[in-house]
Amino acid sequence: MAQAPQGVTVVLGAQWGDEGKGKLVDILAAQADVCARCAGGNNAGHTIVVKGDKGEKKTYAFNLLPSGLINPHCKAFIGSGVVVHIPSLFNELDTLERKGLSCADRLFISDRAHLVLGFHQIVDGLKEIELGGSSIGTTKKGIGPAYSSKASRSGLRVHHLYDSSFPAKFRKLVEGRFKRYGHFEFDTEGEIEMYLAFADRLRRHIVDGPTFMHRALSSGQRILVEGANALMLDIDYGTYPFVTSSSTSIGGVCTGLGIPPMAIKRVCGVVKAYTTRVGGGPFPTEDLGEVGETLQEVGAEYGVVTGRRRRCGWLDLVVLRYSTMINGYTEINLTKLDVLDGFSEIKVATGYTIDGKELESFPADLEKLAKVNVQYTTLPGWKTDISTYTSYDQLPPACKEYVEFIEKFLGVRITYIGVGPARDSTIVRL
Ligand code: 2SA
Ligand code: GDP
Ligand code: MG
Repeated sequence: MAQAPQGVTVVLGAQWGDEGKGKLVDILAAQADVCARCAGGNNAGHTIVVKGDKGEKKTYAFNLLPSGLINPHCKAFIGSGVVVHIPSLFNELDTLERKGLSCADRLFISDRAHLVLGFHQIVDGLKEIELGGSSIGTTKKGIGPAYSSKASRSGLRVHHLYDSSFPAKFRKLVEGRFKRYGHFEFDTEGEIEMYLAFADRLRRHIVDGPTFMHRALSSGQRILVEGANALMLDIDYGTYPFVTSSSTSIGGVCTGLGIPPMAIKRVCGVVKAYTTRVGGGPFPTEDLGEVGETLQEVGAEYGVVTGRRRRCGWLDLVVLRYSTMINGYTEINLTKLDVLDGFSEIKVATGYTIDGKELESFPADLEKLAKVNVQYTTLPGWKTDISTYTSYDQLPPACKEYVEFIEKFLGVRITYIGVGPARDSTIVRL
């Protein structure tokens, strides 16, 4: 494998999430000193499959902690742009430690990260009920309400836990939610006590976020950033309002970590060989028939956090061209190519038209998006099990044609190809 550059390597989801970012992060973490999360919270779910000491299969699920922690030499950093639910953080940490992964001494959390509090999670559910038929389909982890508190400048950050005004500020926030949503069951004083107890345990992990990153960069450490969710769920560039509440695009890396853009050397876009989406919102290539069902079953498309079935359809290059334009991928990791093994033909969306006129890019207006006719190109399938292949040369010609069609359309080289969930089921093409 080529030596990772100093500075920052970023791994971002290019579609609607669950592309397999965690697997690539785990691979790249072998050459990283720090693995960082810059946005989102424990709504993210990353599954990693590795071989244990005796060759047995070991599966890890990461939510708030970065997947790079599987590398025992890699430090983990939770940046200022992340929203942290402390009970879940410790739960995840304890689960990893029980699995034999010693993480506590390697975990650093920015003092500026905002807290997700219990009432944020309750409000997340209440907001969804209020939306009724047009609900977002959130993970109900309190992500939206926590970012709302942050944007309205009433949120509580990690450093507030050590401030004598924490209980009063907490009570005020809860009162505000009661005014807005009516009284709901919530043990305010019990929660305050719980947070103050957690504050003691958290103390050893807290750092001045931007200074931590600055020191890591200026001492030549290799930083790996694990994007959470994906471009089409970005608060500005996703299918608003059916999005998450953070900047999941490249911009969120700088704001969420407090680093200058020049530090970023490599941007890896993770692209699933077909498209999935979990939750509500538009999905132009969604297939509600046999194709979608097959992709869902063969790809085992279930949410890591909520267990929900993911919606499925063919690859959408209009989405990916838009995603590439915003994030500026320097390379692509194409994942789950093996899931397409059984198809005799494979369709790819290459354009959107309305009344016969081609759209220049992915539209902002969801009403307009609902009117598009998706234009497909059909490519031959390869009807071969590729899951054991280890080099690009071994792939059948039709499979290479598919890979190269995507590469050509996007103008970005595909450097990693996933042919199975395990770490070593990856064809490297650097
Ligand atoms: P939220 O909870 O406020 O961030 O939800 C807003 C929208 O963002 C979507 N979202 C996700 N989409 C894909 N994967 C996610 N993580 C889990 C996974 C999802 C799961 O890895 O499988 O288990 O259901 C994730 N997190 C948020 C969400 O579906 C809403 O559309
Ligand atoms: P993330 O949120 O982008 O990290 O992705 P998730 O972990 O939520 O979902 C990706 C799923 O696909 C996980 O269950 C992975 O183990 C699995 N996966 C990743 N890469 C591949 C691949 O190349 N082939 C197959 N069959 N599964 C993969
Ligand atoms: Mg996921």
